Amino acid sequence: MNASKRIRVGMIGYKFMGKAHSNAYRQLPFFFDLPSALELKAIAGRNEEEVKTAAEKMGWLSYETDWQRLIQREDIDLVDIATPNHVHAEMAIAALKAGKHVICEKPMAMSVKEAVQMKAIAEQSGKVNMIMHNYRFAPAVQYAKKLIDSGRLGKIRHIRAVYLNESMLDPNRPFRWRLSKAIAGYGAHGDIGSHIIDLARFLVGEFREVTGMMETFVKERPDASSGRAGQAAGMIEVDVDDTTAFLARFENGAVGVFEASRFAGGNKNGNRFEINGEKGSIRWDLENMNHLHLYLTDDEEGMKGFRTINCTEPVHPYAGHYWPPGHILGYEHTFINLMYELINGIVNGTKPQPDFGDGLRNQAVLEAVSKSVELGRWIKISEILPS
Ligand code: SOE
Repeated sequence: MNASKRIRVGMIGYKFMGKAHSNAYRQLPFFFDLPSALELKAIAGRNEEEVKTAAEKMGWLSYETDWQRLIQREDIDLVDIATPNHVHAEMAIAALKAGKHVICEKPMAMSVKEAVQMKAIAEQSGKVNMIMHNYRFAPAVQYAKKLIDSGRLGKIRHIRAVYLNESMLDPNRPFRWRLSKAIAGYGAHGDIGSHIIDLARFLVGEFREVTGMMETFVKERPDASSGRAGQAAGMIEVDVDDTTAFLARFENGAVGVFEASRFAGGNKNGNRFEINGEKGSIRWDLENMNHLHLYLTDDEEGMKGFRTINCTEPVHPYAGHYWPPGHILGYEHTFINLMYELINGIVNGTKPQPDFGDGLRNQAVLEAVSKSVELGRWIKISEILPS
């Protein structure tokens, strides 16, 4: 590790993703030989007491209550945006203009319009820019990509992907930012649907056209900030989708079926896909993330069937950096693996992906599905994102 070449990180946000990112930065040097030292310089949040506690707990050297001050600090090289979606564009653009590398949580932005601006400024800046689509970096998903890209499955015909959880199933669960169009942009569609859109683009290829449906089952929820001191608990309208399903055609002729729902009781973090090619199929389930299920048409007659590959061998990307085979990895390691590519990109001057170009194409698919719901017809990506 070249300690003279430090990368000094500033992060905005300290809740769920702030914790996941902080954990990844701290574990990264433990498992990977980094080309440069990492310094967790500062974390920013509006609530001084909470962000001070988070800095102490998660090992950040200082804290700020004004994100703009953090972005302007001379002792910050990389800005990590771990905030709700409505401020991604403003923060990423300010950080890029301040000469910082940027990693931003998904979905990239609130609209294609914002995402186009973010991508353009990132390209002008020459700085490394990434979107936190961490599930690409599960060893089993990386190995699936190797199998597909090598032609082992032949021409890809189908992908069917779901991302299901039960986080909003309880109608009495109070309103939160992920249920607000003004803050989140979309409901399940953007929050978890963005992940399966990204995985489909990573593994199958670019979308050509989509047609979808959306539903909001619970139209209003208790306002957690009211009902105190004897007030009647207020209710807040839910103006985003609780579930979205859509069909897709890809540029390469494959077809896709996608579903994102936060009302799928019994699913805790059910990010799953099956990809069918002419010569074989693969299945993957985040809740059992080390296993890749593979079916090959050229297996011996009588022996054809899905086999389970435990993707913890050194041949499986990133797995060899951790433990001996069979000592399984988890959710947090997908973030560590992505951060490894981020740091290498910054030190070596490469352009790791998924970058803002991926974020923009993912945003275009999100918006095309929403537009198809509005107009009741198939929408071509080219209608949303002229090439
Ligand atoms: C909430 O649904 C959430 O935290 C998403 O925002 C994350 O991107 C996903 O990885 C887990 O679930």
